[in-house]
Amino acid sequence: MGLEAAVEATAEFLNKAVKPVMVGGPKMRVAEACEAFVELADVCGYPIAVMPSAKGMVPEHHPRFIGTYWGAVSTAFCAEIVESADAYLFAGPIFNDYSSVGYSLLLKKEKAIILQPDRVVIANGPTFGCILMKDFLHALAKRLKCNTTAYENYHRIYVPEGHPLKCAPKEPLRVNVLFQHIQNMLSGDTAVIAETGDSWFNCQKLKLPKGCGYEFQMKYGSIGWSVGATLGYAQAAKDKRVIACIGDGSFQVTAQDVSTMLRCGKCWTTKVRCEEDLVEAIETATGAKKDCLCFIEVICHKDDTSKELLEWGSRVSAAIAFSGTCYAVAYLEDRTYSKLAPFGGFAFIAGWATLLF
Ligand SMILES: Cc1ncc(C[n+]2csc(CCOP(=O)(O)OP(=O)(O)O)c2C)c(N)n1
Repeated sequence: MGLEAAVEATAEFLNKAVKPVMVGGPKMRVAEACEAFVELADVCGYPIAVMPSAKGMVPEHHPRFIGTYWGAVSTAFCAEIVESADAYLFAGPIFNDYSSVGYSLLLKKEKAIILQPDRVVIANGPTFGCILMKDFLHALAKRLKCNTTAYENYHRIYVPEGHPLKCAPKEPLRVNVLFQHIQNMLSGDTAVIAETGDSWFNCQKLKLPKGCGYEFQMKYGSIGWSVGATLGYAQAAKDKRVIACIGDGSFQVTAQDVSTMLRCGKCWTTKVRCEEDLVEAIETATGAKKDCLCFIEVICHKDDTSKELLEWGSRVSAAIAFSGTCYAVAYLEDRTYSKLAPFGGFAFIAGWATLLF
């Protein structure tokens, strides 16, 4: 009964939209709804985007996949299409300070269908509970009219991304070149683990081939989880080569897990400073040493940072400076902490103001 009513109300809302889109969120995993999401995408013709922490849950080889929706640091042309849509279906989203880029997403609740593992909220109005996401998506697939307008708009304005500049011989290795080589290593037989830090942004830009695994967590943004996760993933997915991208700072936090890995097999390690060294290292890691734990230490310039991290960092730190000081005042009941709030507040407003220009 509830399911029928929720599907009816959602179909009515989406079928009258001009350019609706779909966005997959991380809770699709617990809801076991990834397949149902794709099934719906196949029939409704909407473009599909993915939230950063759901990367890997939506097939990137899908013909209407438009990339990661992450506000100002989205894949090119993705945020523009999502935020200009007149209706969006979010399946299992988590909107927090990180995923919302310091609360700067240009979304309107009135335009959104928010689907959680056990309930659905329609256009900031009626909420239907006791509904399983999987059942809902499955039933909705039978009710939506095909509407490819948003995808056609995307396709019309899309300009392919550029390529990093070619390295001069023995030039210090740049991160964008490194990730070009990592991209070339990916296949259905690999899985990427993206540690917190700039690896988030660089890995987020990888295009995952069919079947390529991907792990990333944004719940608390803690550094150091990925070394243990690499060990666990490699044990569980014996058919996959795990490629873990970890900053040196994060690596230090749980480096002791490596000792467990060493007990399980052989290890090969090398240091890389330029593209020529990298090519040789990848050749060894995927050839002669393919059965070893391969530790490639890549040495880059300390300011070689993705543009996404620079943008995201300013917005999130401003939001945290503001909300953090307000929280401290409320929690400690000590107004002396409020002295910092205006600075955070101004930074927060300035972050928003940059959206206008
Ligand atoms: C447990 C914990 N401590 C501190 C932080 C704050 N923090 C986020 S990223 C980061 C630096 C990570 O440096 P590195 O691993 O070298 O990655 P890079 O971004 O330089 O590639 C820190 C300290 C955190 N997220 N979690």
